[in-house]
Amino acid sequence: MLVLAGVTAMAMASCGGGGGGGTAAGDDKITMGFSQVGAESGWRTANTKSVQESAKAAGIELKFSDAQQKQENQIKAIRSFIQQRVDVIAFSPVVESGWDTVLKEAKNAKIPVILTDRAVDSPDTSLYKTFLGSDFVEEGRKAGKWLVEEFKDATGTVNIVELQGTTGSAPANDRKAGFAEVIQADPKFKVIASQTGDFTRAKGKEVMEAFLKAHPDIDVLYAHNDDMALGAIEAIEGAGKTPGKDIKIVSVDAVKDGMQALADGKINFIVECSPLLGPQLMDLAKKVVKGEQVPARVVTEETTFTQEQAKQALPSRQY
Ligand code: GYE
Repeated sequence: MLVLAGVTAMAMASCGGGGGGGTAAGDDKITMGFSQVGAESGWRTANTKSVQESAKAAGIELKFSDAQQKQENQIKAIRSFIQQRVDVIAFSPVVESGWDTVLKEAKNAKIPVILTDRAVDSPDTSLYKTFLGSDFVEEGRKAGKWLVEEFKDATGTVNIVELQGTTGSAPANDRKAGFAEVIQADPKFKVIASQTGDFTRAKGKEVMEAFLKAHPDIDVLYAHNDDMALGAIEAIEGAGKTPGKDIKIVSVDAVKDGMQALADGKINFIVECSPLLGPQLMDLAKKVVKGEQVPARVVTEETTFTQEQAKQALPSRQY
């Protein structure tokens, strides 16, 4: 996951225009193959829109492929982009592991790869040019810091349940780790149950229902995204409890529906994760195709929202 600046810059010097996907001699229109994770959440929908609109605005021809949250589909899509000799491949890896073979194939074909949104865990950083996306560990820490502050006067145990994102994905691994790092400072914080809800509303609801049955004494829900929190809210209300009061909720993303629930008092705090990566992705793609130097890591800037801040931000929220 850690990428040292400068390493890829050296490797880049030998890699020029990629596969030459232009349609005619002298046509320098860039063709990008983009393999998206799926359509699992409000975040993802906003991200897809951002990528598609930005490609259009940048004059980049986009070959878009939806992997329906399956790694095998992403690998197939990348192989097909290599065959079509696109100029640049961008993708958001559904899980962190298992990419080396296909990324080596792209490298051998001299087609540069950009990671967007999620990282891979390969130690060979020459397999991609740059990684554009959020710092998920920091997001987890922000959620943990809010919790520590919110419960600073609590004397007894604080029982936490956690809805994890897709198993093996960078945001699930990192949001869990960042949160755990912060709350472990005080033994009164106990994660009594932690399971994947696959970043979807339906799974968030289903798993929360099971949590509520098994644990009558839940104080806090930490959801790795808003959609799972929204599903869980239905489960909590279904169990006759009040979300935001009986059970405090902290989640990540700050998509519109999440922000609305925050403003309505059903969620207590949201850590922002911006899906609007399209414009930066297109800039990076143009540079990479020209063989220009790009930073090995581009981190998205983000904030956090309280209920009051959500009320103010909602009218102008883009996603
Ligand atoms: O938080 C979640 C989505 O990878 C940052 O994926 C993204 C995550 C986002 O399904 O809602």
